[in-house]
Amino acid sequence: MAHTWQEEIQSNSRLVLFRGDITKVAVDAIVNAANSSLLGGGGVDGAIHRAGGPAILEACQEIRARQGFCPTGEAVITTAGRLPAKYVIHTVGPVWQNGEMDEPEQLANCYQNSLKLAVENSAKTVAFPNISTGVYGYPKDKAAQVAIKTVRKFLAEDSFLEYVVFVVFDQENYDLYQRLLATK
Ligand code: AR6
Repeated sequence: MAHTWQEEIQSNSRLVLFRGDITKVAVDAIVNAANSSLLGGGGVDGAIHRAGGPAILEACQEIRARQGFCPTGEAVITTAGRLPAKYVIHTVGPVWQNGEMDEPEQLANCYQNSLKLAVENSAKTVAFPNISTGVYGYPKDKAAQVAIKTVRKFLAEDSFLEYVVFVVFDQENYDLYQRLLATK
């Protein structure tokens, strides 16, 4: 396993696959698979708040006070507290309901809105976890296809971002991403 995401950079690609813990990834912005309360939870959300410290929750509480709940597919940005990243972009993935509730569009919105927010905040390197594939139950293969397709489309129309890193935590997602990223 590589120790840093930079070791996984392939020539001619702005997409990087890295296996590890997103809280340790030094990019401009890491994305959090949050819930609409923005007030923390389990999984990667819990790990980010634990490792980043109370500054992240304070910033989330300010956003909550200003704009209320964060709708599914939308994203907000905060400090990354003590994390090596500069920012955390919190996005709310869809809960999988057999694909009958526009989950693919909502998941695509998560990736697209997060990247848009990154660019607006001059973040050139962005790391994503596998949004919705844990507690929210989105099938991993379907989620990986949406993630890769959406990020590729965004990068094709953008020249600001340098690298987008898919940070995978488990072997199944790693194998899926490796296979899908190998096909153009
Ligand atoms: N680094 C990278 N990926 C991780 C890490 C980590 N440290 N920890 C877990 N993952 P989940 P969701 C992976 O459940 O499905 C929370 O309670 C994990 O293996 O964190 O979007 C929120 O507050 C999985 O592939 O997020 C929400 O209520 C992926 O991250 C709800 O869970 C996402 O799993 C969101 O559910």
